[in-house]
Formats: sequence, structure tokens, C-alpha cells
Amino acid sequence: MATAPKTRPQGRPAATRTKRAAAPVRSVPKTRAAEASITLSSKNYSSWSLRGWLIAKLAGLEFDEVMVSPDDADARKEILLLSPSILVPCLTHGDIKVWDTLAIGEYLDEVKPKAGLLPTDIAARAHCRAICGEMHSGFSSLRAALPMNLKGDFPGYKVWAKAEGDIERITSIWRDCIAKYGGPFLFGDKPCIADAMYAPVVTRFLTYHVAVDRVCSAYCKQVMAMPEMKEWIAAAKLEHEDIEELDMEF
Ligand SMILES: N[C@@H](CCC(=O)N[C@@H](CS)C(=O)NCC(=O)O)C(=O)O
Repeated sequence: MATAPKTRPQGRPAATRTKRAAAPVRSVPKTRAAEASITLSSKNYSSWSLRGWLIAKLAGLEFDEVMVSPDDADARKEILLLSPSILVPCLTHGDIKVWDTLAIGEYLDEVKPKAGLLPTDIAARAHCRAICGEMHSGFSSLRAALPMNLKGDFPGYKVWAKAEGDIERITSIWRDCIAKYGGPFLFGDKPCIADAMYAPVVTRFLTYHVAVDRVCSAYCKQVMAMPEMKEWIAAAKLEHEDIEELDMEF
């Protein structure tokens, strides 16, 4: 069942996460040794964790998931060792550490060049990098107004006016890509880094019942039908509800 929507005065992005139960750093082992590991936090709330994880999946990388709780003091010390930025996601691949989602995407494109993480055509690749950059550095109103919450379902949620501008820009990016490259994903028939970057926007649109046009709605369905998305969302739904009140962009 959905938890009650957060009430926040519209027009004022909230800033603090008030309470989060301490959870130890824990590694989720796979049946065989993986070539890499990725630090992640909440699968329900952490949009950057989802992006990094999805990119690694699309790359076909074998990796272990290291779940961390940044609010626990001991865990925080360990995260500092795992991720110099104290942010998730952080990829460890042999001796190499990459602690930013875009950098993880660029690195994995070099390591797994056949995975198609970036489009092969130079113009499409530049376009892809531009819209990934826009997501990485922008849309703060949307991120503040509609935090990722995969367990949530908030029909009738009042979208803050400033976030409407972000929604318009994002849907125009999607329409443009789908018209140019033929869909069903942003750069053609296979998902790439751009789809991973925008996947948490898709889930936000569904969580908060944001109405979009036919093309964008079909794109949202396409992303939600990805087996990797189904796997992540199923795990998110099983996650402990240890965050009493989350009132920040996450
Ligand atoms: N620009 C970073 C953003 C990463 C980020 O903001 N991660 C959030 C979680 S979604 C985080 O680790 N926040 C620290 C905290 O929760 O204490 C990236 O691209 O990876």
C-alpha cells in the first residue's frame, strides 16, 4: 500500500532527511565471484543508485551489490573508503574506482565497447552525452518536487509549478530523440546510458501520476518493461521501510 504523500509547501524545495535507521554496510554476494562491485543505497529512494546499477547491467558487467547506509557513522567511514565522494553509486572494478554516474557510464563504455552504452554515430553520441549531462546537472525542481519512491502511488499529487518546466523540457527531449532515432528507446532499438539516466524520471511520472503525451507514455511503458527495471523494482518493494520521513531530493 502506498504511504501518504509528503506534504510540502509548493514552491519551496525541501532540504532535510529527518531520520533514517542505521543499517550496516552489507555486501550481497552472488554465487560466483564478480569482476566488480557497486555501492548502492536504498533501491526504493535512491535514483542515482538506480542509474549506476542500470548502466552496469546494460554493460553486461558481472558485479556484486554493496548496500550502504550513509547515515550510520561506522558505515560512513566504510563508504569513505569505498567512495571518495561519500555518494552512491561508486563502481569498483579491480583497482579502479569510479564514483560518479556519468563517469561510470563513460568508463564502462570504454571497458565494454560492444555493449552499446553510447550510440555508434558521432552526432547521436554527442546528442546522447548532452541529454545525459542535462539530467546529471539539471532538473532540480523536478527532483525536489517528486522524489523517487518506487513503493509510492500518489494520484492527484499537486506538482510544483517550477517542476512543470522541467517536465516540459524532459518530455520534449524524449519526443525529439524518439522522432530522430525511431524509438522505442531514446537512441533506437536498444536502451543506452540515456535511458538509464532518465529511468528514475519515468518512475517518478508513474508514482505521481504525471500526465504525458502518447509518445512519452509509450516510452515510459518501454522503460518499465525492461527486465532490469523489473528486477530493481521487485527488490525495492521488498526493501525495509527504514526511512521514517524522507523529504529531500535523493
Ligand atoms: N552526481 C552524483 C550524484 C550522486 C548522489 O547524489 N547520490 C546520492 C544518493 S541518490 C547520495 O549518495 N547521497 C548521499 C547521502 O544519501 O547521504 C552521481 O552522478 O553519481
